[in-house]
Amino acid sequence: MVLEVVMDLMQPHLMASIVNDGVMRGNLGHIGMTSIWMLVAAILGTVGGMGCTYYAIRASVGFGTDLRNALFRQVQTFSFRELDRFPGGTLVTRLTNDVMQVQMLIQIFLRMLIRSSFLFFGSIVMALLISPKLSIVFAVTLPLMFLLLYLLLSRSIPMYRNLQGKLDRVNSVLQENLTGIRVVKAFVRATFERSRFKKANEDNYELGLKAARLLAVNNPAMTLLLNASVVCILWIGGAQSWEGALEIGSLAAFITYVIQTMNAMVSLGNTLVNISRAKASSDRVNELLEAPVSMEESPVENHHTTPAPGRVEFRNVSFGYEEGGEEPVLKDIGFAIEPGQTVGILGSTGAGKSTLVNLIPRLYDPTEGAVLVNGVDVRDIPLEELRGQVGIVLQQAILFSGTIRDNIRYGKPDASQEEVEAAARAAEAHDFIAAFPEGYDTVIGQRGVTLSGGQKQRISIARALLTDPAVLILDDSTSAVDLRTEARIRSALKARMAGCTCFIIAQRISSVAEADRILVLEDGRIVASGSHEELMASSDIYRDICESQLGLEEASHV
Ligand code: DGT
Ligand code: MG
Repeated sequence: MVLEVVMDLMQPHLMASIVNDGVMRGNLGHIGMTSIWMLVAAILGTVGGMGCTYYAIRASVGFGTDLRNALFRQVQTFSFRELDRFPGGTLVTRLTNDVMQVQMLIQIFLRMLIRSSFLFFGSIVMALLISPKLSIVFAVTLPLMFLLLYLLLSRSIPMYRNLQGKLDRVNSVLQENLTGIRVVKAFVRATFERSRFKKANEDNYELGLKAARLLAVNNPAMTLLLNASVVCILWIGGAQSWEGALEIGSLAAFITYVIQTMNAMVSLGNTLVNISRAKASSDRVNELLEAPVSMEESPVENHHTTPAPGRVEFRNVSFGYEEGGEEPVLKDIGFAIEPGQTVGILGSTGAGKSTLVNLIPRLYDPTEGAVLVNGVDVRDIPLEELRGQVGIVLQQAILFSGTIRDNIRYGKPDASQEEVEAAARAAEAHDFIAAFPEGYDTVIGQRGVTLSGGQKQRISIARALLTDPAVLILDDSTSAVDLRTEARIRSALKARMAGCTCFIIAQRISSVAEADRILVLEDGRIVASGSHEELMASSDIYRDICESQLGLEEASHV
């Protein structure tokens, strides 16, 4: 870049020499020689420029790639709490568009900013060398230009910051719609969604236009200023040259330097606008990179390794999704489950069942109290080890695009076909998988679209079983499976998971009636606890649930 700028600065100087010493004195030889020098300077400048462009692009693209990798790694370390804070749409904008803006900035910085600043100062020096007197023009025009630039930047910077937010909104609406497109169609809400998207898109457009308008005013204003100064120079310089104080060639070169100075200034201005835009983006990127991960691994010296099998204890646990403020979702939960026991959890929807079990593999940390596995606070167990011991089937079955086999062995990629099949059999999934023409190699679409709800649930169960966890959590995992299949899954589980502590969340009493212990959750509190018989004898709430589901007669026979 320095080479290119120096060569650019040479050109007017050489041209002045052609006019002054060649044309004015009729020296053809000098014209020829100097022209060759001009050509050499032009070629050197081009080589420098190309080299700079190449390395600037290489550096910026490399930077963008590194940054995206770093962000992706960061998002992977997020706990559920951070994921709640940064919804998918904004993550996508930040990882793509925002990184792109920062990447552009690096490139612009390496090319335009350095070029403009060198050219700016170099041209002023060259002009001073030609005629200190004429250079007084700078004293008038430069402050005016700075003022213009200041006005422009102070307005455009906040605007561009907003613009990234608008783009976020466009991406959010888009993403939500793509995920929920089936619901949109089922409820014939396409027109509504279209207008919602149009609104977000138009907001983005309007602000973009407003910012562009600001820039559109800037360039002509700068040009006007430039032309005015050229006229001034011609006026003053013309008089000087008439008196013989300044040679014609030097006057022409002087004007070229002034034009270069101002052009450098204009492109400096544009560069600063780009920087301001990238600043907004880089702030958003940094916000993500620096997001404090709420779930810190405890220091290594506190670590305890927990021998399986799993004893699970809740000690006065309270939990709320929002810090402070509103009423907690779980209130003062306390119980202890011995290794190998099966626990059923019942409760109306929204009672906090999923929230409770999510605390065991530390998807969230309790706000008060402690969750213990094998007598050790889960916060003192290395996360990977804890989650290796606790298998959870989340309420919403989520599968990845790929083969059924890869989905089942997601938690244990090196599992053999026999292991995969055994897990699938225990989850009552083997039969329907084997019925597919391609069996375990059947490729399922994103989110498992080619499978039924019950099939997805059973594959999720197989996925959790394959890792042979010490604690198994089934969060309403058989809700879409018919009663007979569910009963078979239950007995297969009993055989396979003997010695494993099981948590089974269910809506149906029949799913949990055989459990060693049943917890009834109401509004974030445990309102009843015991085996089916004990609860039938002692708990009104439990009897109510039973009667409503089975009828009194049958209930006492379960
Ligand atoms: P279910 O699955 O319908 O039978 O209901 P539960 O018992 O699994 O309920 P749960 O634990 O999902 O929700 C308990 C309460 O917590 C309910 O009022 C909704 C609220 N809640 C659940 N997930 C979130 C979350 O991610 N963020 C916030 N702020 N609140 C949540
Ligand atoms: Mg739930």
